[in-house]
Amino acid sequence: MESEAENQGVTLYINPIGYYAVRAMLALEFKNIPFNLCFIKTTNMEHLQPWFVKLNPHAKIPVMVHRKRAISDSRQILEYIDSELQGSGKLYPEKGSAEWKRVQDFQDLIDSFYMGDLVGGCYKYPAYVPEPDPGPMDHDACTRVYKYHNESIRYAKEMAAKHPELKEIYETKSSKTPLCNPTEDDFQDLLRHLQGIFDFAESELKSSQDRGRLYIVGDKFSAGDIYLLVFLKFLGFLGFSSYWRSGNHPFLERYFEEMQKLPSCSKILNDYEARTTVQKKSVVSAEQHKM
Ligand SMILES: N[C@@H](CCC(=O)N[C@@H](CS)C(=O)NCC(=O)O)C(=O)O
Repeated sequence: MESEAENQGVTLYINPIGYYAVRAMLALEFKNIPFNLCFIKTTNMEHLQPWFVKLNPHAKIPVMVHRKRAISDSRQILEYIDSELQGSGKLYPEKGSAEWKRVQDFQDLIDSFYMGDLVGGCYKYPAYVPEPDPGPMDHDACTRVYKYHNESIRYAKEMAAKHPELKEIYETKSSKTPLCNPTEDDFQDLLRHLQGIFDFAESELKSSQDRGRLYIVGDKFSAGDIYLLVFLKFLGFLGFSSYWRSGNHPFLERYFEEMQKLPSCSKILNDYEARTTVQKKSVVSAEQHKM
């Protein structure tokens, strides 16, 4: 009873197709912590409304609210969930241990890959996308995300003029938001970096699986698995699963199949896929109505 009371009032603000928010959802589900979801549509600029920028001055999603405290950034959220909320299991090995360091390094590696540039590049250079009809994040979807993203920079400037009391937040947001507009050379570098991440994960998983283990670090599920799973899932939506599914990364392939069978992962990942697909269909249908 005490732990239920402890966890009461966890609300997660997510964007329906949000990549980073899925990390937080997987963490809460894995630890069996109940939470409420609140959808923020970036396509409607909801993340730039005054109430939301007061919650997170970076105007980014996800945000988790617990006991009136707002925590932003998926990594901070995962750490908070593990250390401050009562739940089953642990997302991180003991702080300072060699395995904890490996999880941290793996998170850094995945976060060194900027998804915004990949989406922008898929819009600008579709010939580099190996699967032409990948699913929810096809070329039309990337085009929309790219356009909304640019529109959000303009909108933040407009909001700075309308809300003098929040001017600094909006001006910082519009000046610091990356353009997601890679040159072709930058995009090629990004794709090489992607290959490098898959190769690294493959060799880590090979040594795990050779020792009869499944996970990316050690013998337990960790935040490292959350990062890797969401990464693989989203890259599949974008049409890059053949980068590691074409028989050249068999350990990664096996890992993904097995991890998706874990009950806490399958529920969240299936819901993510369904939400992203519904979002795509509803935007397409709204655009058709406008015509
Ligand atoms: N480092 C952040 C990145 C969060 C992020 O970029 N979220 C995207 C949605 S998936 C967002 O809020 N985009 C809107 C914007 O940057 O204006 C995290 O790990 O949570």
